[in-house]
Amino acid sequence: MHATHAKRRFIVLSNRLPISISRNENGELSASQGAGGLVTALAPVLKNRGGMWIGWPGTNEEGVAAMCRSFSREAGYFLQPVSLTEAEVEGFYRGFSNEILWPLFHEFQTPCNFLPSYWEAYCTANEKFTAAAAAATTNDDFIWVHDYHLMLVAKMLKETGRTSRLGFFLHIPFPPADIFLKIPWRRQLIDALLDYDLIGFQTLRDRHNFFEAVKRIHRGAVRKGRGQVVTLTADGRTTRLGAFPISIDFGAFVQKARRVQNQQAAQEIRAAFDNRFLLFGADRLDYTKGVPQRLDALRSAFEHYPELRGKLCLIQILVPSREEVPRYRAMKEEIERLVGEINGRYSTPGWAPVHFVYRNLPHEELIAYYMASDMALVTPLRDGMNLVAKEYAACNIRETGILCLSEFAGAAMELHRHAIMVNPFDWDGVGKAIRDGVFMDAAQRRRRMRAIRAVVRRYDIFWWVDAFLEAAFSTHLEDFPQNEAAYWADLEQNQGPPWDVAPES
Ligand code: GDG
Repeated sequence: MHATHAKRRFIVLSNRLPISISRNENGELSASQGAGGLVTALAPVLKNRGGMWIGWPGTNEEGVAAMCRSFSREAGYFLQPVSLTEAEVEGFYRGFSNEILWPLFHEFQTPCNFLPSYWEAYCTANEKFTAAAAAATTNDDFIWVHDYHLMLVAKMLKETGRTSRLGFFLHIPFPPADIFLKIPWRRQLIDALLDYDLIGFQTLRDRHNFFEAVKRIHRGAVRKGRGQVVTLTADGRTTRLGAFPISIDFGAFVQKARRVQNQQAAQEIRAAFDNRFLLFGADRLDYTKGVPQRLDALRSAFEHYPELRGKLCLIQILVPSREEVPRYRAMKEEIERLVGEINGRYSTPGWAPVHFVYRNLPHEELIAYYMASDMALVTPLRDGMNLVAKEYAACNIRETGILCLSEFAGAAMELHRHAIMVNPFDWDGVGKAIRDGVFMDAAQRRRRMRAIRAVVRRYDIFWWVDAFLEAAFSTHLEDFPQNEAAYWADLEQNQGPPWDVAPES
């Protein structure tokens, strides 16, 4: 970290606070820390730097503020809740965020609902988060804003006269310019983003798409530099753009995979499926994750390669999400229909091809499934990164598993050389990849999995936090981390299969 900034406090803003809230038997509210890698990686930094996490607790129940205070004492950093009215949640979260930004940034245009009232709610909610940040911070603090819900915060904070350094990280993809430009409020969004000192993307492709969109709005925009972090000058302002592929706490997953109980649980899963070849998928219920297409691919595999019938099982975990939205409910029904159709068509006594689980598994059980499976099917239609791919690899301590990965997952940028790469829209192609996996010899499986694990081990969540903070705190281009230059030059050259490469311009 840059020595001259040693006294900065570290503030994180995200739509949701990193806690899950529940009520005990006596009806009292209690909070526990969220489980994700992001929280694990940021919590120590927040503790060390007198930090604070500002976000919406997900409920307006009374007592939330007091609960955040007591949680803060335990966690060693401060939780600052932002309260949103039901109408704001509707327009800002369910509306602008989930019905415009989420589908459009994943290149799905049909579900978009460009209601002007959604934009107003998005502005109002961003003002609320900004007000909370303005009240709780000083100009010396470093503020890191997360994700598409809060793109306006830097601009709004600057309008209050605040000069704090502001970083932004986009967890989802940034779409190609022609798609982005459909948003009626495209100029406002781009101009607001340019007020951040550093804008972090998951991949070079996302960064490239952003630059192309900026150029369409500000003709004279210029990009300087190469590698992980570059500078952008547009509309008289200069900011930095970086690619920071998010990752996982690799070491923690390895430790869990080494636990005897988890190894036994994995054995039991294998035995329950009669030691057949196990395909595995774990996804939130979402149209971006490509679950129906994956089931179509499985059917294609059974049709084209009848020798696979009876040999393999797909374990598909689907985590309930946004169930109140009709489109999500319809997708769940479609998945259930496909599972029923495939099982109905191919099952024989003692064998059903698809084992479907619709619930959020306890974390340890998910680990056991990762360990038990021969091949992970990570086939989203578009995904910012996809952590399941990395978690699967980390848990594969015996290095016998196979990763089948979509070209359209952010993780493809780092892992495409060693995973079996597929186009998730091409069912027959994914069907063939399944067959290739079943017949892949042990030496090739090991070579590929070892290479994947080496990448995930080296570029873990702690690397990600360090890389972002280093870039955000540095004041001169020459201060950026140079030691990874060769790695970035290589990614720029080889960032995925040729048909998905957006050339740097
Ligand atoms: C967004 C972006 C980006 C899954 N099933 C269970 C379960 N999971 C956990 C996994 C993993 C997480 O959920 C899913 O993370 P992803 O990265 O795959 O996807 P999103 O939720 O869409 O996340 C994505 C990410 O942000 C980070 O920037 O990679 O592209 O869309 O950690 O372990 N966890 C438990 N039970 C399950 O059944 N406990």
